[in-house]
Amino acid sequence: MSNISELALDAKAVLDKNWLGTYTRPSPRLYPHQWNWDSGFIAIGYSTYDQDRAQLELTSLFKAQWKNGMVPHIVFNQKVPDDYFPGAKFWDSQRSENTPEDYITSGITQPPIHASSALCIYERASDKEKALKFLEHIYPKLLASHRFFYNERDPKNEGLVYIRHPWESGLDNSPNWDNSLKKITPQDLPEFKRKDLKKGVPSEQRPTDDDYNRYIYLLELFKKHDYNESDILEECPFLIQDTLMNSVLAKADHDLAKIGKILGENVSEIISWEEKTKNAINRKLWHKGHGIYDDFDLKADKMIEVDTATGFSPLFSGAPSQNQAQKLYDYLDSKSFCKLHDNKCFSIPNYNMEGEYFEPLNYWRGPIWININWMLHLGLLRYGFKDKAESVKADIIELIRRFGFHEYFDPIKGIGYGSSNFSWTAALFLDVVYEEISNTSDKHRQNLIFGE
Ligand code: 2M8
Repeated sequence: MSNISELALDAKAVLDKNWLGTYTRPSPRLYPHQWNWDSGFIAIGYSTYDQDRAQLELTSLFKAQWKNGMVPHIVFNQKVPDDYFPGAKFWDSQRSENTPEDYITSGITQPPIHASSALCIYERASDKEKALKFLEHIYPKLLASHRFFYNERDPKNEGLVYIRHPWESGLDNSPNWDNSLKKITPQDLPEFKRKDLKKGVPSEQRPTDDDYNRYIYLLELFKKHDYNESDILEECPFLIQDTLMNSVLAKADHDLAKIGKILGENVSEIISWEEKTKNAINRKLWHKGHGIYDDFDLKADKMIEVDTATGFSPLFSGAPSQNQAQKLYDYLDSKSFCKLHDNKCFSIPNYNMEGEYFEPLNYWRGPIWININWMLHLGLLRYGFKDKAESVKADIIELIRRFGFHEYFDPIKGIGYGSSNFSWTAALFLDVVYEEISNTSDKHRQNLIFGE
């Protein structure tokens, strides 16, 4: 049994294994490129012990930012062009007038956690002068990425942005998308071969072929429109105002405004974005009857009444009133999302354990994910649910201590699934234990783990 400081060294070893010189891949086999929100979480991990790497992780990602401000969901590692499907050729994103000159990327985005990561790097930095230069460099890029969301993904100016592909949510096969995807008949697909099932992860832990057909159908539609947002909007059958995306955006607006203030910028526009998004989350996504936030399907013009852990994510942004937060807490602390600590609770599964579609092994349809639990841990703290927040944190540590740095975990048995040596699991572990380890009186151990 390892103690926390030994585990912190193991976490650093996972990040070292996945570090490719200027950025970190999510895992050694399954995900060989740079992923958007992964890098945001990974940078937070590095901020606990390596300021340079933390900064580089984000500056590398933003080098591939599109001309319209979009940060792509994948920046391809051109040394391994054939290791992942869909690869660079299949995306063919250079059809767009917005792609960057020197990087090859996918044509969609992911939740914008990066302003929160950049602020965290600055706050923890030992070399503040260097961190300030980093903020000066990254701030206009972050601003452009937020402006992209508000300009291009909120056509009715509601304060809520939409996603147009399940991969944009980061929660690829979540039960939230089932109904919207079912309405798509994936016709005229080009031939393709999945590669994810050849990387040692059993198929029952991954999306189905039916899911992939629909993912590819949407991708082909984007290509047909040369990745032009307004043309895609006209025809895309999958347009969803997603609670997690909007909560991460509102939190990142808040952190971006803080960065702007540090740099002496006028941040009134950013503050108005944050307020608008938080109000809209409450106005449109709060499900009074369920006591949780649900997503909104713009195509069907109705709420998606499927409750997943992302329905608690507004806690992370500060959108709920204390009264709403109490309702969220009650649901979170029930048998749906917690076995009430009868020795089986390994923190918050991604989907209601009593729900119709619950699958404890299958990817985003039941397992526990460390990034979601990390956001909820912070959200619970923010609203004063200290005991619950601490129990989520303790479970994050316990899962990793007992089962390793996996991509996701069984909510009943705890065992790890998906990829092993998963970067954001390691990075966020370092974040949750940072305070504890940096408060220790053992300076040597502290320096060993987190640097001088
Ligand atoms: C997973 O998604 C990719 C597609 O983007 C895949 O399954 O191939 C998701 O868990 C996503 O949230 C994550 O960013 C990515 C890399 O870890 O893997």
